[in-house]
Amino acid sequence: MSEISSKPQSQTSGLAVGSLVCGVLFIGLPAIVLGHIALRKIARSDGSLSGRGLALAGTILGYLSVVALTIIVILSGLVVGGASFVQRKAAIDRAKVQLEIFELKITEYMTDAGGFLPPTSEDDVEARSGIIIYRMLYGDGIGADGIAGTADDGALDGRPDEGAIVYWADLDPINNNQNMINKRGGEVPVAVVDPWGNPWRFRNQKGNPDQQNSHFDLWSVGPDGKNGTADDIKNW
Ligand SMILES: [Ca+2]
Ligand SMILES: [Ca+2]
Repeated sequence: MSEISSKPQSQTSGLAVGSLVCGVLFIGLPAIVLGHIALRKIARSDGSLSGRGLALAGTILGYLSVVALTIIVILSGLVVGGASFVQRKAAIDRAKVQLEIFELKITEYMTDAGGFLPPTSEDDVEARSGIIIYRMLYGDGIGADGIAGTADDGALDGRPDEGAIVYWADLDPINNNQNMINKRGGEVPVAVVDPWGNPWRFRNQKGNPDQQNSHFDLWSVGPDGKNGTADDIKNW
């Protein structure tokens, strides 16, 4: 009895309690730091501080929550990375399908136009080839002769000219249900674009050493948006 009363009353370490609270709440770093400080103080207190068990529990929970958080971060990184890979693949597949359809429809158009295709210059390939595709396949702004790239071509209004053949209805700029038309915020189409929003390139320039096909070259600059790189999607 006298022995017990001669010992000073031990006090529970506030840091230990704090560590446990943080640990239970899965706040990892504070739980670990408070826990370690508490354990050291309790060890040096010569019995005046108690709560070693609380501090240990808080520290362990702190480490567990750091490990759990790390795993969650790694897993979510994998999920995001996987999703973006799938999206990239889907966009490439969509571009390949569009390329095949464009090639088929332009060939149909060319046959109907007696073999004539709008000639392009180097500037056209850069700046306007996307809209040449639209004129040919949607019949907008092609004039009374029904052929794109001739002197009677008119302004675009987003609708096929009277009597014009629509070769691919999905190029309708009003519904734009395939997002192939860029109107730059206005009513009138500015370019036929690939799944990455860049204009499709069309080249019909006899004598240009860059021209690959005898009829016409058609390509997307691909996911990287740069012309002439390995990811280009092209009809040669
Ligand atoms: Ca015309
Ligand atoms: Ca490219």
